[in-house]
Amino acid sequence: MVIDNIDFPFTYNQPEHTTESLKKAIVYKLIFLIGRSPQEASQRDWLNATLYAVKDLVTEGWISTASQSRGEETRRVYYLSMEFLMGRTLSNALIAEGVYGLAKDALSELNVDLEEILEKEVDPGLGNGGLGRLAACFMDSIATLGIPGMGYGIRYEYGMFQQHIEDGHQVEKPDAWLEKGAPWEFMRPSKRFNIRFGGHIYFEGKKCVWENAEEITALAYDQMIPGYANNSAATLRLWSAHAGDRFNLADFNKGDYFRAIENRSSSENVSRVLYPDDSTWAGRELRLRQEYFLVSASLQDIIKRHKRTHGTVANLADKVAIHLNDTHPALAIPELMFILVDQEGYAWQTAWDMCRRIFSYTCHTLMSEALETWPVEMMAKILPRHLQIIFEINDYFLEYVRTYVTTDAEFIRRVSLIEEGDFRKVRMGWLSVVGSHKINGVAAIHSDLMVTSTFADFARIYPERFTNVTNGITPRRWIAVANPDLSALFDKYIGAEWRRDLSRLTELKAHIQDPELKQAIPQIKRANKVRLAEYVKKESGIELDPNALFDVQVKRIHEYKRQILNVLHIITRYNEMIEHPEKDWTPRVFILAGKAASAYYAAKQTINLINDVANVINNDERLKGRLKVVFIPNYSVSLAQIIIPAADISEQISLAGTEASGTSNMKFALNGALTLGTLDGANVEILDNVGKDNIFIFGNTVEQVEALRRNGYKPFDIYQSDEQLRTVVDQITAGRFSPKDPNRYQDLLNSLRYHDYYQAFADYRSYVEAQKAVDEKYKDQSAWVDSALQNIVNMSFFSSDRTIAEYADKIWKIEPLKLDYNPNLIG
Ligand code: 26V
Repeated sequence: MVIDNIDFPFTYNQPEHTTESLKKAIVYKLIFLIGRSPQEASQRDWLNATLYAVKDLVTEGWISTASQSRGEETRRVYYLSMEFLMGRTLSNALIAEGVYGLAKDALSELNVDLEEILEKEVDPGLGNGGLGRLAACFMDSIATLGIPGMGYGIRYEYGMFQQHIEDGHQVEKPDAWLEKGAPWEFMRPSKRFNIRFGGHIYFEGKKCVWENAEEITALAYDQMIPGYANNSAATLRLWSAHAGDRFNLADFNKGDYFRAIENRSSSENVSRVLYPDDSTWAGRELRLRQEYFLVSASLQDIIKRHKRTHGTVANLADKVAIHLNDTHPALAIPELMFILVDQEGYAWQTAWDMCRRIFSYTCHTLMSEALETWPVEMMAKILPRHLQIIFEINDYFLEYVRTYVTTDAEFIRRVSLIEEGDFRKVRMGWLSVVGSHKINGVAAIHSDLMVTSTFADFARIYPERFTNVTNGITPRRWIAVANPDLSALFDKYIGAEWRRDLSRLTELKAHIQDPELKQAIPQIKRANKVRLAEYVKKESGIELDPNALFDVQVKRIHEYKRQILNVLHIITRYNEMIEHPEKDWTPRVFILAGKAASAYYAAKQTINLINDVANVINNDERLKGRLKVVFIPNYSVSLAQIIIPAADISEQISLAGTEASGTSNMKFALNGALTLGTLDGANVEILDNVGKDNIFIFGNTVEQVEALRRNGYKPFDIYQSDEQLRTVVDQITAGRFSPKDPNRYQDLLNSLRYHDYYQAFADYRSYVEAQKAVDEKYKDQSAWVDSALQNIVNMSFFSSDRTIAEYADKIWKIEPLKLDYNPNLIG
C-alpha cells in the first residue's frame, strides 16, 4: 500500500498474518516497548504487548482512511460528547481485524491464555450510562460504515466511580484508570490549544474584545476505533487539561513565581473527573468549565483542520456537520459565533446562517430535572463574551418569534433563552434548538412526547426541525464479543456477514423450525448462565442454579426506572412461596446491578433494600434454592457483556413516558432474552418488531399515566385495597428485612404511600400478573425458545449501523467513504 508516496511495510489485501508473525510481533513489543523478557512477563505485560501488536494492525488501516478522507475533501461529521463509554479494546479490535483465533493460538504457544489476559484490561468508565454507551456504539458504526468524521470528548483522569457494596450500602471509590497505563492511545503533543476563561469584555467600535484572565492548554489524545473488517478506523480525540506554558498571568505579573506554579495543578482540574450524576442537574462551576473546555478545544481543532484543507472558512457549512450529544456541548453554538464574528470577521447574520446549517442536536431525556440551565451570573464570570453572544442570539430569536409566530408575552417568556426570575438562567436546551437545523429524539415515542411536552412551543415555531432517530447498538460488541457461541451459531446458518449487516438475521427465519437450531439456543443460553454464575460465585460467594430463570434488571438506579417495583414483586413472590411451598414454582434468580449518583438518597436506599432483601431470601432454606436475589456490584460495560447474554428476562419497567429509549433492552432481546416491559422508550418498537406473543407488556400507557396525574393519583388507596401489596409494604415498614435497623426505609415507604411520583403502586398488580405469565411460559420450554428466536431474528432494526446511516442521510447529509471490505477478515 502506498500512502502519501510512502510504501507501507504491511499490506492488508495480502493478509500474511500467521500465528508465527503475530507471535513475533507480540514478543517484539514485550521486549522493546515494555522492556520485559518473556520469562519475567506478568499477565498485564502480555496484555499490553498484545495490545501494542494489534494496535499496529489497526493503525495501518486508520492512516489509510484518514488520508483517503483528507484527499477527497469530503464533508465530515464531528460528534461532540461529554461521555464515551467505550468498554475494553482488545477483544473488539481482534475481532475487527479478523485475528482473534490467530492471537489465541499465538499466545497459547507462549503459554498465555488470551481469555485470561482479556479480563485484565481496564474498562475506562468515561460515561454515566446510556448516553455515553450510545456514543461508543455510534463510533463503532461510524468506523464500520466509513462515515468521514470523528468523536471529541474529555480524557477524564478519573472515570465513573468504582462501586463497592459494604454492609449492603453503596460506597464510592475513585477509578484511577490511567494508573495502569493506556497503551491504546496516541498522545499528540503537537495538538494543543489554549482555552480561555474569565476576564471581561469591551467594545472597540462595533468589535467586541474579550480580555480573558486565565488560560489552560488542551492536549489531544487519540484513540482508534477499528471498523469491522474494512481496513479502516475512526478517531476519537479526547482532551486533557494541562497547565501548559501559560500561567496565571496576574500571579506572574505580581512576581509570585511560586504561586503561579502552584496554581498549575488547579487548572488541570478541568479534566480531572467525570460528573457521576445523571439524574439531577447541579449548576457546578467546574462542570461549566469542562463543557467549555471540550467545546473550545474541539472547535479550534475543527477550524484549523478545515482551513488547512480548504484555505478558508467560507465553505465551513458545506463541509462540516457538528452533532451535539445532548445539551452538554451546546456552548459550541456561541463558540462558533465567537470564532466567526470576532475572529474571522463575518457579519452576524452570515455567521448565524452557517451555525444553524452546521449544528444538530439529540435530546436524550424527558426528565425536567436533567435539563441544563446555567446561572447567568456564573456564565458572566467564566465566559463573559459567550454570555453576551447568547443574549444577542436571544434578541434576534425573540424578534423572529414576535414577527412570525406570536406576540403573546407568556409564550415569549416561555421560549426565551433566558429564564427570568431572581436568579436568571441560560436554558441550554432552548439554545440547542434555536442553533440547530435538526433536533431528534431517540425512540419514536420519545420524539413524539418531545414535541408535545418539553419542546412543544418550539415545535410550533420550527416544526420542520424535529425528527426521530431510534437508537441502536453495535452487533460487534453486543454479539460478536459478548456472545461468541451465539455468533458461531449465526455463522453456521447465515454466514458471517451479519456482523456488518444485521438485516441478514432475517435469513435465520427460514431455519426457525430447524430442530438443531431450536436445541442450540437454550444450550448457548445455559452456557452463558453458567459463565455468569461462576462470576457471581467468585465475586460474592452466592450460588446460582443455571436451570433457574434468570431475571435481570441492570441500569443506573433511578426512581423513574423503578427498581423498587422489581423489589416489591420479589417480596410478593417470596411471601407466596413461603405460604405455598408445595406449588410447582419456576425457580428464579433475580439479578440487579447499577450505580446510584453519590448524592441521590432514594437511589442509595434502593440499593440497600435490594441487598437487605437478598440477604433474607438467599438464607431462607424453606425456599429450597428456588429463589435467589443478587445485586452485582460495579456495573460496567465489561460486566454487561457477561450479564446480558445470560438473561432469560429483560426488565424494562420504567414508568411510561420517562425512559427516552433505553438501549440495554435492545442488547437483551438480540441475545435472546424476552422483554418484560412497559410501553416506554424503545420497548414500543421492540414490541412492533417481535410481536405481542414474544414480549410481556404490562402497566399503564402514557395517556393513562397522564390521566392519573391529572385526576389526583392516590397511591395510599392502592396500598389499602391490594392486600399483597399492603403486606409487602408493611413488612418492609416493620423491619422484616432490616431487623437491626427497622426504621431504615421509612422515608422510602412514606414517599411511595403518599406520593409515588413514578406510580409504582399503580402498575404493581399488572406487573405481578405479567410475572405469572412469565412463569407459565417458561414451563413450556419449546414455546419459550420459539419466542427467544423470534426476538433474535427480529432485531435487525436495532443495529447502530442503521441508526448512523439514518443520521448520515437525514441529518448530517454525509456519504460514507468507499471502503473495501476484506472478506478474508470477516468471521
Ligand atoms: C444527565 C446529566 C444532567 C446534568 C449533568 C450531567 C449529566 C450527565 C448525564 C446525564 C444523562 C443524560 C440523559 C441520558 O443518559 N439519557 C439516556 O440516553 C440514552 C441514550 O439515548 C437513552 O437510551 C436513555 O433512555 C436515556 O435515559
